[in-house]
Amino acid sequence: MRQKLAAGNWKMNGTADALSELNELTQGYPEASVDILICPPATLIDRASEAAAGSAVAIGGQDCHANVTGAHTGDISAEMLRDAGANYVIIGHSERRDDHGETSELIAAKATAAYNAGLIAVVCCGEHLSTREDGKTLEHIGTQIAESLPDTANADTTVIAYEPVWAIGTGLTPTLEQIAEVHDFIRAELVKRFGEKIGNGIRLLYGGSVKPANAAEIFATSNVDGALVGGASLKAADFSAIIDAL
Ligand code: G2H
Repeated sequence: MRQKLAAGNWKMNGTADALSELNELTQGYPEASVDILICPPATLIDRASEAAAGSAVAIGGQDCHANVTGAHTGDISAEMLRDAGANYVIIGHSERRDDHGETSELIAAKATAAYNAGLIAVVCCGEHLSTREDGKTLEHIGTQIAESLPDTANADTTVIAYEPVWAIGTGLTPTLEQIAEVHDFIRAELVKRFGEKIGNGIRLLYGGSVKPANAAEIFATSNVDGALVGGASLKAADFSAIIDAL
């Protein structure tokens, strides 16, 4: 039985004022039957971790460098995230792949860095609209998954998020059949590569315009173990409604 996970990705949103939303969320979930994660901007991780202490809400980063230390101006290592109180880190979000030219090989190196620091890596994959229109979605996702996951990935250290790029922040969502097709495909690929135990244990999140109104039907879809939520995670009330739909 895979533990459900509701993960919020605040992206480049939030200054100290945003901690009031986090406080509202943590007060609402001193404990929970599902896992809850908020990934604020790196500048807030320290304070967010303090605010979430003693609640069911875990804190994560949105990216990390593949190296432990070094001359990498502006970058943050997995160890630094852990030191600031994070337990998770999102790796290979399409906004990192597209805005920063991150390759799947680099993402695998970052995932390894996350494991070494004791962080759970939320490894993202997803197709652009042109890939879907060309009928190459599964081929593309298969390649991304194969190249982005280290051989050492397992169910305790790794979560996968499927986020069709054309559904991110657009209000568009795939049909439930399209979500099921990709999630079932990823599950089969994981079992093929890692075997039944690990392959069936790794959690698969859907991401892309998840909101209170569509969360329940998405969560009822085959092989969907939760969601990676952007815009609707910024307000405690919206994100709570999504958590409660899990
Ligand atoms: C997809 C998602 C969060 P949103 O990027 O990772 O964002 O829910 O705003 O589409």
